[in-house]
Amino acid sequence: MLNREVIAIILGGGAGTRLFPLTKVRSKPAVPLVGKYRLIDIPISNCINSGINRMFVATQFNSASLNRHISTAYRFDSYSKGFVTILAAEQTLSSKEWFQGTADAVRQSLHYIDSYSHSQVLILSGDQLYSMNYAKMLRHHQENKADITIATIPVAAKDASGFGILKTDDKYVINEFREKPPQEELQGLESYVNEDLQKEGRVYLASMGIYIFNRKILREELANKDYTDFGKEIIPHAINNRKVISYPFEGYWSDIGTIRSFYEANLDLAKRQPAFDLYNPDMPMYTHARMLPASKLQSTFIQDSIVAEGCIVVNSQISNSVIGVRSYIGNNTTVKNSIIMGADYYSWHDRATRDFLVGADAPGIHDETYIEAAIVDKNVHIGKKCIIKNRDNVQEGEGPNFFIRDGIVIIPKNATIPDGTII
Ligand code: ADQ
Ligand code: ADP
Repeated sequence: MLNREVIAIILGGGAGTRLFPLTKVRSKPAVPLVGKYRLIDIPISNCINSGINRMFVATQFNSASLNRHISTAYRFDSYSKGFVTILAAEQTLSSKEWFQGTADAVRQSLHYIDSYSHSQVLILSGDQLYSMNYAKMLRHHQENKADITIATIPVAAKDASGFGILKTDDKYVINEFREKPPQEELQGLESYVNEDLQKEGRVYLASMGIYIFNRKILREELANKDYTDFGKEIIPHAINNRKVISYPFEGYWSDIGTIRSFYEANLDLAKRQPAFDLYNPDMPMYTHARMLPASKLQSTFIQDSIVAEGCIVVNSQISNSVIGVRSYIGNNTTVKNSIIMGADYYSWHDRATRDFLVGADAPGIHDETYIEAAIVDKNVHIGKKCIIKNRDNVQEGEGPNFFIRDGIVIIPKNATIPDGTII
């Protein structure tokens, strides 16, 4: 167990604009993922599976839904002394307390973590899909007597400008680091990689935004308050006077911080052989246990899809989609290439006995509706005979009760779409 040595800080998100409107009513870590999880379940599960059970989540706003999820899903017993604590910045942009960037968010968390024993701090992003045993990364950090270790992955030129790109010597020591270099400045930043990666053109080593810092080094590096970001300032500065090394990661890793990448990562998991393994018993993904009944599928055709628990699907066709908890899908409906996040309650439950009264009265997708390439948030009612498929092929736009981002139609949480609507 690393629970005396390591404290994890999960960077739960800035303003959340890239995932808007999924972040309209909740903070980014609380965004639902693959039918039953939340984004925050990924780094928390990786920590637990690596023997790390003391975690702070730095987020810009502390939504009720994030609190509810963390407090019901992660209850460590009193012998383990584990915890997941949310540290939220003030909500106004003008406030001095607002986290200015990733390094600033960690800086403001330091006085909370100081009171816990630890020798290393593990800093994680909250919007990536991957499974990693951080204990291996820590061993690499210690064996190489590093001050700072950065997890890295080879990427192709077309993707390189979105990442911090680095070069190392043959002992993993990073001697060059450029945050998001423009395409025309990539020349000379190639690394030596094996033949397979060479063939795929993945010759640039990218920072995964996952860092291990020795306790004292982190405080020293954060002392300059003008430095607000790890990729832009802290790391480029540290490689000059600290031992900063790379931890090469081999495995599936995907950034899910934009609507397009979030959509693709969810649907990829519904494929026959997805690159990310949700079914690995050694690296389970944890979440809030809801004790729901299994899903009931009546005369329905389902192809290459994930259906979470508690759903009722009647005489419908579903393909390449993710259907979230408690979804109701009515008669003769088609759902294609879409994410349906599900609901917190069923329409036939008495409204008077519900805890919250804001969602649509009858959540679900009703008879003879057609949905393609959409993300339908929770507690949404889509009426009968609707067509939602981005008919006009718009890239960015919005209308009453819908948004279009990256060509994907998004129906926001709690919306009601009347019968016969065409989008
Ligand atoms: P980016 O992903 O562009 O690059 P950034 O957007 O700053 O970096 O986000 C890193 C993580 O921190 C994300 O999970 C984000 O939600 C969160 N975050 C951002 N600002 C925050 C704030 N003020 N408070 C709390 N959390 C915040 C970084 C590195 C690159 C590296 C990529 C890998 O800078 O070098 O290649 O990550 O994805
Ligand atoms: P979100 O997933 O959109 O972030 P919340 O975290 O607010 O939503 O909802 C999670 C839990 O809160 C649900 O599992 C449910 O117990 C409760 N809840 C939320 N909305 C309602 C509602 N309209 N009726 C009953 N329970 C609700």
